[in-house]
Amino acid sequence: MTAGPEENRPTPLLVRALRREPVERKPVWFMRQAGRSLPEYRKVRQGVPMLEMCRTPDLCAEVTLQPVRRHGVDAAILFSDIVTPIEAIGIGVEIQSGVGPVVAEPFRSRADLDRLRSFEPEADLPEVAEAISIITGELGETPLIGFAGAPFTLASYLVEGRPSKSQERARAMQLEEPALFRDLLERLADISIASLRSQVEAGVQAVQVFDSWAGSLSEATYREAVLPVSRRLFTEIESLGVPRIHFAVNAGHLMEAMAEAGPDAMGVDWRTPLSQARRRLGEGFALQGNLDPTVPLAGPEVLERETRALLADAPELGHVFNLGHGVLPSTDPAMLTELVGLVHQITEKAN
Ligand code: 1CP
Repeated sequence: MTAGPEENRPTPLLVRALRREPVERKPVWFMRQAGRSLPEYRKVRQGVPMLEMCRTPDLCAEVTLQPVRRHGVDAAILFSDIVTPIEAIGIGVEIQSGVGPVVAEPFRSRADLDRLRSFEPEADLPEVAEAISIITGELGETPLIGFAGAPFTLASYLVEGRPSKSQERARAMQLEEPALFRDLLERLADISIASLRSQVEAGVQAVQVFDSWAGSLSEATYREAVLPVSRRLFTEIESLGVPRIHFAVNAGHLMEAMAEAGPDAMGVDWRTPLSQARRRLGEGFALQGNLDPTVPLAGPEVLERETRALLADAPELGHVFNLGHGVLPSTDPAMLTELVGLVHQITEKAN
């Protein structure tokens, strides 16, 4: 077999850090780096609904590349949403501006499961692979991160019907009809597995699974109702051969349990110090995070102080610098550019 051009490319910094290999400096990227904090993003988005953007390869590629050009981050993340595959199989979902995903007919009973047919990325959403191919062509050595929603967080949108603070309806369904809830999660896992597989086949070099709202569950419920399904998801995507990151917000109490799902790296929010995460998880996982997203709002002195403090507390091997959750829309993009430079400068190995 002759090696194609991609086989000759050096392994990206991000991928090496996620594999806990030595790096010459720490990689940095930001969740929600493509988005409302960027004027060039707001310009492209004008009048184009979010899900239409995701289905327009050249626009999707453009906004994915914007933060790489502007900030010099060490990875791009595909511009899409966790509900995109669900919408693509015909579930009525709209992403409302300033709100988030809103489901036309929320899931209430077993009959609703029939609405979740299997997801065939090549037929249902071919625009994503097209966008990935444009993006990777432009990125050169910078890797592209793909992503999907974890089953619980996707289920929470389907059952609640819209963004919710503490996922009461979803948690009540789990308590009242655990078998139905489990079947719902299994179907959603299949959809996310299919989506991640096709993203990797199209060229993404790492994947992140967002279980953003899992923190509303107790550890006991997470272990009983969610962990077996998320573990299957991580097991089934292992053979794709790219590093897998598992992330949730406000879920310090679930860190060990979420790590048992079997990712290569754990995303940590700002509430848990990285040194504590390292102690609790051991050496087996890379860590990603975890600057408080409000730090870049607080001025350059605070930014430098907090970044230095975070890096002093972070593991040397196996750390990817990120915020503890997404970039806040009111962030001055110049502060993010500054932050990338700071992390690079502080972590650069003299040689
Ligand atoms: O740059 C990037 O990070 C890529 C783009 C991206 C990603 C990774 C978007 C675009 N969405 C996501 C994932 C996503 N979507 C998550 C997981 C990450 C996280 O925890 O933030 C979640 C929970 C969603 C659901 C969602 N979509 C929300 C949250 C609503 C809630 O429950 O509080 C929102 C606001 C959206 C809309 C959305 N997705 C993306 C953008 C740029 C937007 C805003 C669109 C608009 O304002 O019109």
